[in-house]
Amino acid sequence: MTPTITAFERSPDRGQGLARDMRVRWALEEVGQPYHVRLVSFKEMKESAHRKLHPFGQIPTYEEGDLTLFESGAIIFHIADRHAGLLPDDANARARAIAWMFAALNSVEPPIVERSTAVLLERDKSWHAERLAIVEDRVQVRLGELSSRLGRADWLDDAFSAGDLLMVTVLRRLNGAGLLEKYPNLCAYIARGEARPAYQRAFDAQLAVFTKLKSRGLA
Ligand code: GTB
Repeated sequence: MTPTITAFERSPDRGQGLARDMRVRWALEEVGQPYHVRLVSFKEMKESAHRKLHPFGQIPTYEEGDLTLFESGAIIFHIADRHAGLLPDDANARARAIAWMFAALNSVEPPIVERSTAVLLERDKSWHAERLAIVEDRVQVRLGELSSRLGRADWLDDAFSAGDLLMVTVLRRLNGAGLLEKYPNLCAYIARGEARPAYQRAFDAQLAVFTKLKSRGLA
């Protein structure tokens, strides 16, 4: 059965692959699973039909037969669990790859999202500069730790896994922030992820949504 995912009808990133449907598209491309995309507006996301799929009124969601999922991490785990290619067969290596999935979402993404919130939503606050400095320090700590662990390796634990897929998408959120440049191995790691053919197919597919809007004069 071909799954259907949801994505922004008008992504605020103008097709730069920063919204979380990108990681789901990338996972589906890695395992060779075709998929449908249903685009939703910000208004539709908050309506009851979409909230039946996603309690928090967000994207991405995933529908496959009678299975409905939300939370990008859970969706990617489901894809990786059902298909070969994103989690190793060896039980211990698989457990470690899953630990990296959690690390990406629980240890690295939170300070990065906090930083985005500070930049996008708190600029007008009197305490903005002070808070941004604190949040950026937290991001730097995590980047330093991740950079030390990655060292000269290509991927976080031997072969590319769903852990790397999530970590690369999380780190990309820092593009243009001027925080990654201190860590050449992390920059190379992100570039390695972005160079994967599956990543490129996913990126092109989500960019096409924005390009189509633009060609119709709607973006
Ligand atoms: N924990 C959930 C998951 O991992 O699936 C978080 C889902 C989530 O935050 N979804 C966002 C959403 O639907 C889109 S990805 N927001 C609308 C709302 O909450 O009303 C977050 C995102 C949005 C835009 C950019 N961007 O433009 O750069 C980047 C990331």
